[in-house]
Amino acid sequence: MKLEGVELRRVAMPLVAPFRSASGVETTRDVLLLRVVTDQAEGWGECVAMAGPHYSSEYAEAAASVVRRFLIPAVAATPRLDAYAVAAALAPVKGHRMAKAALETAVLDAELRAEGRSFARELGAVRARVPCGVSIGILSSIGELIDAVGGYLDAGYLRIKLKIAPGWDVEPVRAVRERFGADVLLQVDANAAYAPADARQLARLDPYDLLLIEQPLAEDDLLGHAELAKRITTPVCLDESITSARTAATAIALGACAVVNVKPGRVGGYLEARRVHDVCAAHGLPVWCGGELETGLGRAANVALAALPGFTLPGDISASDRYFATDLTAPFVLEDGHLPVPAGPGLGVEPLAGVLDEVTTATEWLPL
Ligand code: NPG
Repeated sequence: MKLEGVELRRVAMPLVAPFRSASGVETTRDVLLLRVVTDQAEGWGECVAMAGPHYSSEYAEAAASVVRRFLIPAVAATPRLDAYAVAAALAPVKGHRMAKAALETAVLDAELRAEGRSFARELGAVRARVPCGVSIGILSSIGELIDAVGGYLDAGYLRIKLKIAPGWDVEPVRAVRERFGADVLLQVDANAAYAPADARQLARLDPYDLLLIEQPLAEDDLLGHAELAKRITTPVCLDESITSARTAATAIALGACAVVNVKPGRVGGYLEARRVHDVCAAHGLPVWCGGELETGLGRAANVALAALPGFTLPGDISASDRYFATDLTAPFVLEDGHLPVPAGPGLGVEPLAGVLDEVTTATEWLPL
């Protein structure tokens, strides 16, 4: 495959409601999209970096810069380009995994579209539809939270995740359990907002039979998570800490987690995400697919990944209308709590030209 050029496109997608977590509030999704043009097909990659460096050190503007200045030149210098060559070509650039993931995804999409194969088929999907969970941000009152949870359960979501932070943890969990009962699959996500000294407070979540607590402590505190796991009965799941299949293996060996959230952007792409899945499966750990407020383009690839056999827990994979009044692609619509895995070539979805134009804030064509 020969790369002819890459388009960097920024889009601003208003969220249907602000999304607050311990790492900040999002009101508009400011996304960097990459469109690679090759001699055989085009491909899309969505960069999951947010507008600011609060969930991770990466942010959209920096991702655009590193793609333009370093990643595209590195890929352009690769003699036989295919998706499996991208990570090796980009290895001399440290970090910037979200930017690298977007470029690898776009190359993989182009390659698969040219060959008429789907992401699901390429990654090794074994399901035609995936169960969906929903992530609920920190709200201003328990009443508002109960209304939100009730609405999502009525819509058919099969699992609820509550964002927590010091001051918004045991009370919201207790309220949701009391109102909706013991059968609701419920988990919490702390986005690294706690310290090891908070173990006693986190143990107060034990009676509520949570599926897991996600990333209670700092990203680099694997030993802290291993210690915490001995002091609470809620299974510890890692998100921010897992940056590669290697860190997943280390975390598992240390006893730092019993479950892993797999986010392709966080680990540098779908090919590494599959390796994280494989490492976890080999150790008997369940995984689930995380989300970063993706548009339909990124969502399509996440749904394909979530159809792999080790993804035994519902992911943060919501329908388009959870976040956007109008999605960039034909909307993903919940069917009986599930989303269908796209089966068409590549991502299996296309941006809708009218919508794309409307939300685009900047484009830049880089010919090769
Ligand atoms: O459904 O796409 C989704 C969002 C799920 O809660 C979610 N994502 O920390 O996992 C997270 C969180 C997130 C949101 C992370 C925005 C980064 C940015």
